[in-house]
Amino acid sequence: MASRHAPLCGLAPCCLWLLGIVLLMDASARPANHSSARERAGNREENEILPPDHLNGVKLEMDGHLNKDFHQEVFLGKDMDDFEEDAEPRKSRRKLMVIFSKVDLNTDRRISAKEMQNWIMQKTAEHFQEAVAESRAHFRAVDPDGDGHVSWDEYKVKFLATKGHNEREVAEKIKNKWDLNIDEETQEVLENLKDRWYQADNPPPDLLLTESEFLSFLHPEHSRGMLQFMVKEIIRDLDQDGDKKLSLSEFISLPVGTVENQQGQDVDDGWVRDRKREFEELIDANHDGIVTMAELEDYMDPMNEFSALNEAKQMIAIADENQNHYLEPEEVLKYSEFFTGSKLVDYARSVHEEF
Ligand SMILES: [Ca+2]
Ligand SMILES: [Ca+2]
Ligand SMILES: [Ca+2]
Ligand SMILES: [Ca+2]
Repeated sequence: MASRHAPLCGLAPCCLWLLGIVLLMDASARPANHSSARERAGNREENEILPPDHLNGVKLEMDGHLNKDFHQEVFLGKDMDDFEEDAEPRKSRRKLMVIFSKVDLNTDRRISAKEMQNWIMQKTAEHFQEAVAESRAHFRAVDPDGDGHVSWDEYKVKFLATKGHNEREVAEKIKNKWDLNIDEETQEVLENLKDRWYQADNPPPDLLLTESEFLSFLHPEHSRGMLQFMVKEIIRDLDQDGDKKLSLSEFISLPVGTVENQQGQDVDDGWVRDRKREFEELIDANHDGIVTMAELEDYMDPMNEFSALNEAKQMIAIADENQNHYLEPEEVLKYSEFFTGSKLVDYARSVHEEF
């Protein structure tokens, strides 16, 4: 992904202006634009024992970015990979229509908000089952002696091994309490992980995680306590005035005008627009302009039925061209990119093809 910050231009008149912007902006306040889950997937393999930044079916990434694949994840469930960009459009359209008829429970050939809500809950459960299976495999990797418990030190060794350290050396050093000699950045990640490890460790705190505790370490979205912890961390990162709530400007928190060209400007505008809409329409449930921890928690909780219904309504509104509050097959096909991530061209013909 290209850097979105302008190279310093040499022109004198620009300098003061630029200086102002540099002073205004906190380099970390505005993370790089959100990347898609598919791009991220490539990195997962090697870091499989690390809690992922991206959680399927959860609205925000762990770093506070919007999950831009959310709608596809809750619409397609574990069938996400069936809709690759290069797949044959006709086949994909047919698949999409198969999904349509599954969502359409009462078979009146239109999707209601209630039907979509149901479907979202079902797909979310699917993602969770996948997470459980994945976590089970990873637990075995970090618990080689198979006693059903992983200590923080055991995990630390495995973690440092993924960072290129020699596993046996690190284990030896930890055992003898020798200096590990790790860089500052890794140290910081370790401290965050340890906080999370403590959180996932149910009382009595022995820092030994069982398989189910390890699941909530990797997948905080399905455990109440961990979900709250995750929300706290996101608020901590975005809250600027320390009131432990988020205003719209904190949620958007980005310097204006730091992009070099029109394309960058458009990305910026889109980013702000999406976040603003999300804040106003979905996260700030009582619409008082402030997002509390409770509101953010409801919003991020994948099993929250009320949020799922809101999502369902939003998803319908986006594609509901004839504004009857239902989705017809034509509408889903026309907005296939929104639902599947791929543009399934020639939707007009496809309607005749498939029906
Ligand atoms: Ca229906
Ligand atoms: Ca605040
Ligand atoms: Ca509010
Ligand atoms: Ca409609």
